[in-house]
Amino acid sequence: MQRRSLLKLLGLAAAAQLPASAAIPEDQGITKAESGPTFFFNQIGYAPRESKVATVTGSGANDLTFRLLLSPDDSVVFRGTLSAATPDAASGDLVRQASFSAFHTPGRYRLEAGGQRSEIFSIDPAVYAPALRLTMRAFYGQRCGCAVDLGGGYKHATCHPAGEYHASSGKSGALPNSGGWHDAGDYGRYVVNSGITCGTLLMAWEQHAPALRNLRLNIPATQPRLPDFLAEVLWNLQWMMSMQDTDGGVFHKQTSEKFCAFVMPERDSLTSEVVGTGSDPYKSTCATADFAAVMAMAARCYAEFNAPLAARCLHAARRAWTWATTHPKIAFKNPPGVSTGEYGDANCSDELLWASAELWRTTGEKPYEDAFLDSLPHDLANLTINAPSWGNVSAMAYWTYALATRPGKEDVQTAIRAATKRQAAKLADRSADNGYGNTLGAKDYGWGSNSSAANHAMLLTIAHQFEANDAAVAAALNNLHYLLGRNCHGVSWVTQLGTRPFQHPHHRPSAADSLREPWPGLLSGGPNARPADPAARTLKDLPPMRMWMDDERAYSMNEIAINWNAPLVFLLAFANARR
Ligand code: 9MR
Ligand code: ZN
Repeated sequence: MQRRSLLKLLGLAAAAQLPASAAIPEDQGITKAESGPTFFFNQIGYAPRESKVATVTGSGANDLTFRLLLSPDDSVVFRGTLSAATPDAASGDLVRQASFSAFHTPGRYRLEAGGQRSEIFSIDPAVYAPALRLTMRAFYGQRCGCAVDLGGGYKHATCHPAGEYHASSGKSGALPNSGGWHDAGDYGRYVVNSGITCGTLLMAWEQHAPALRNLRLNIPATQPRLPDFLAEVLWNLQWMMSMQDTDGGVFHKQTSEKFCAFVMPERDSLTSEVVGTGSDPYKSTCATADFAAVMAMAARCYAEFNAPLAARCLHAARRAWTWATTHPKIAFKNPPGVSTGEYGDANCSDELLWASAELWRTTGEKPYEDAFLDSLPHDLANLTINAPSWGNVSAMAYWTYALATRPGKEDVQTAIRAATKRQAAKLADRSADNGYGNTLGAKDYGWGSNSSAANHAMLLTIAHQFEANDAAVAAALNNLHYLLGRNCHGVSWVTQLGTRPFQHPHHRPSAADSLREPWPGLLSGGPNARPADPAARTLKDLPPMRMWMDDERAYSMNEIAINWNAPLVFLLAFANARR
């Protein structure tokens, strides 16, 4: 433990010395040639035919050209001119752009300008294949209830082998369940967050199957012939099923009463409790409706591989739907004595909308479609579709209705396509205006802002699916570039990916094991302009993108979570499917 802390401290010190995260004030950076340029770009690299733009800070005024050098001989293969310097509000930086989109030849390269050279990156059609595998395999690393071994020493023994009903559930005694994914840096399991996570992954499956069907995750075999991607998602679906009560309602979460210490999961000795709302009917509407939506999706996705499983999923979805529509307003709040994550959401109308849409898409039955249509806003011409998040899943509902192959109401589908397109145009404009190319507005820098970037990308790809849209594709990929290094910190926000991945996630296994690097493939929550933990609050007020620290204590800035990895997997599946 102590050696680990020392290593972590050394890691922090090393990171602090790296120049890339330094803000360059206007009077120094651009006018003085001696402070050479720093390059911010996707540290993995780019696909040959996609746009490729690096953000450059601190470049000298005398020479505004930049070059692309072939590695290792450093011959010049491309020359360009840096854009005019513009201030970037999100970072406080004065930035220029180096576009080399016109260069397409696969290889290994560096950027060079003003006597400075960047680190090496690739241009390659398969450039994102390892990233897709790593970020999806990270879900296996989050498995609860079984021994996990990712290789390289990243392993844990069987954890949280059984559940028990908490007094708030209206039941008592043992629930012999196990499984699912640890939600995040903690070991809790939450149905609401499992819902959006599995929903996002199953949507990736339905949209980008060619990129996912042959993905080899090297995970323990569950069922013959089930693709690894679906096998991994099934691990969590099965746990979700164990949370459905006999009346069809679904318990909100299964966690200890308090967060455990920073120990490996098998050393967490706190009881894993099935937590309810504390009074009749004990289950929550949002959890039950999310469950219904995801099980209806699963019924479609697993049908070709395992018909009985698909039938069980559909049956569970129907029962959950009936319960949720009978109890449409049962909100969840942590009962007294329970302080783990809440995923509280007083408005479950979007979760119900999603469930109705998925059940209709799977079954074609009129009552589900009627429920969906009856819940739509009246002014369809001004429909607003925001990128999904755990608390707002309405986009999932709209998209599944418009993407269904069975005939739906055409005017509604047209309105959904138009609203997605309008929102995509807004995001693409922001991407073009922002100095680091991402689509985040100032208020998007909240808890888990990196997942907002990934979820925005998901919206942009759906807009492109509805109607070919190069600007939307470029903006979606720009968010990938932002997450993998084109940000003011110059970090890759995915562990073990890129030349400068972040080092100190708020993630119990990464902190408690004795390995140098954190567990692989995990996305940091990212900058949070509203710091909500003591470590994060030590940051002084900075522009929103700068509100991040690579510190394992800072859970409101540097935790990892399954619902953050999922849209990144979606985006990487999209990127891989394009080649
Ligand atoms: O992602 C959640 C974020 O939107 C909320 O603001 C925050 C506080 O309620 O909780 C986040 O979710 C955490 C969950 O409650 C417990 N496991 C870790 C999750 C990520 O930090
Ligand atoms: Zn566990």
